Amino acid sequence: MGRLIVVSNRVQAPSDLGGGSAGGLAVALAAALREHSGLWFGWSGRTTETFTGGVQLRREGAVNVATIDLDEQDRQEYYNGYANKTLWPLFHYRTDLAAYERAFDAGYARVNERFAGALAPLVQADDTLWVHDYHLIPLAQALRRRGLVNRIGFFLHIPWPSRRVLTTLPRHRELVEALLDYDLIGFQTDDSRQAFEAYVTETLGGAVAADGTVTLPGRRSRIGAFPIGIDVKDFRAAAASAAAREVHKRMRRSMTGRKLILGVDRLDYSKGLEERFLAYEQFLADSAEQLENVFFLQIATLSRDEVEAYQDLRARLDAVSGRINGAYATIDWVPLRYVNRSYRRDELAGVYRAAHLALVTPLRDGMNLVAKEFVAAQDPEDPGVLVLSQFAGAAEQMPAALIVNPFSREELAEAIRRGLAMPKADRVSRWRELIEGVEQTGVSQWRDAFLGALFQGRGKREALPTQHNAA
Ligand code: GDG
Repeated sequence: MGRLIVVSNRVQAPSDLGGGSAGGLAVALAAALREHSGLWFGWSGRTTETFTGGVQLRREGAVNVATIDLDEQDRQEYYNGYANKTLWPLFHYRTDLAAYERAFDAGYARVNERFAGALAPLVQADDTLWVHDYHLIPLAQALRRRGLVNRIGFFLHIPWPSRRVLTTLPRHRELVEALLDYDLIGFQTDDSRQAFEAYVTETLGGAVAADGTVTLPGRRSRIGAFPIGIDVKDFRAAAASAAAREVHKRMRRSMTGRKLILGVDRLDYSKGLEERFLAYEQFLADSAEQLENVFFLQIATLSRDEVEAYQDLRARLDAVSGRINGAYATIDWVPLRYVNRSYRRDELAGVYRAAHLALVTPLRDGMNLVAKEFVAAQDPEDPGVLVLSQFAGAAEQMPAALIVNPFSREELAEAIRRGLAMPKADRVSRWRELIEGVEQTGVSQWRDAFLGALFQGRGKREALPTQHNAA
C-alpha cells in the first residue's frame, strides 16, 4: 500500500501535540499518519506579500509535513472570507450571519487551486489522500483536473445543513458537484448524511443506494457517517498526569466546598455561550438556596477574532458576564468565572475532573469532543453530570447525558438544577453508559472505519466514468 496523505487547512506539527494545546483532531490525524507512513499537507498559517507556491518540507518524527504560505488576500477572502464568513455560519444554520461576496468565492477557488498546484507534484501513483473539512471542498476537483486518479476521501467535521438551508448559498450546486469528485464523503452523523442524501436526490436528481453509493450522470461517489471520537486512553493518561493532578488540587482548593459547573469551548457563536450564560442567570434567579453554593467556570478560548461576528459575540459575552457578576457576586463569591485564555490539554483534563456538571450546549455542532473528553476525565466512583445539547452530533451517541434544547432558557436552567441534585447512583450508572459509548466510538475506530471504507472494494478512479474523464 502507498502512503497516506492527509490534507487540512492548517497543519499541527505532531511534535507540538504532547501535553500541548492541540485539540483531539490534530492528535488523531498525527496518529493515523504515523501508522501509514504519511505526509501531512496544509497551509503554514503564514502569509507572504506575493504567493510563491514554494513548499516547505520537514520531518516530524515519522511524519513528513509539507506546508505552503498564502498571501494576505488569500487569508482575507478564503480563510476569513468564504470559509469562516460564508460556509461556517451557513453550515451551522446561521443564514443571518452568512456573507455572500464574489471576492470570497474567487478566493476560495483560487486557494483550492493553489493547494492542488503545490500538492499534485508530491503525490505518487499509489498514494491515498484524505482531505479534511469545509475549507477544501473543491480540492479533489482541482486535483482531478490535473490528472490525479488516486483515491481521495473527504471528511466534514461540521454539520451538513438541511437542503432548504443549503440552497440559500449562491452556487450551492457547484459546491456539491465538486464534492462528488471525492471517492468517499464522510459525515459526523446520520443526520448530516441524510441531509446530504436529500440534496442529491431532490435537488440534483441523483440516486443514493443503501450502501451509500451516490450515482449521477457521469459521476459516482460514496457517502457514510463516521462519528469522530477521542483517544480515550491518551486522555485518561492526561487526566492522571502530574499537571492534571496539580490543577485538580488547585481547583478543589479554590472551590471552597462549592460545586463547579464547567464550560469549555472555542469562543464561537455556534457553541451557544450567550444562551448558556442567560440560562445560568435564570438558574441563579430561580434558585436562591443555591446562591454561593455553586459557581460557573467558562473557559472560552479566543478564536477567529479577525471576523466581526466573533468580536460582536465577545462584546456581548463580556456584557452578560459583567451583568451577572454585578447582580449576584458577594465579597467572597463570584458566580461566573469567565476566562478567555487557553490551557494545556493535561491541565484541562484536571479541570474537567474537578467539575460536578459540564454544560456542552452548542446550538449546532458537527460532533463536540469536549463532551467526550469530560466523560473520559471523570472519577468512575464519583462522576460529574454531562448536560448536552440535542443539536451536538455527540447527542446521537450519548443519550445517557441530560439532553437539552439549548434555545430554551427554562429547560437549560432546569437541567442545571437537576444535574446538581442528581444522586450518586444515578450519576454512576449514566456515566458507565456514557464511557462505554465514548470508548466504542474512539478516534482509532473513526480513522479505521473511514480509511477502511475508502480502501474498500475500489480500484483506481480511471475505472469510474467521471465528467472530467468523459470530456
Ligand atoms: C470541529 C467541529 C468536531 C478547547 N479549549 C482548549 C482546548 N480545547 C480543545 C478541546 C477539544 C477541541 O479544542 C474542541 O473540539 P470541539 O469538537 O469541541 O469543537 P471544534 O473546535 O468546533 O471542532 C466539532 C471537531 O471539529 C472534530 O471533528 O467535534 O463539531 O466544530 O479537543 O479540548 N484545548 C486546549 N486548551 C484549551 O483552552 N489544550
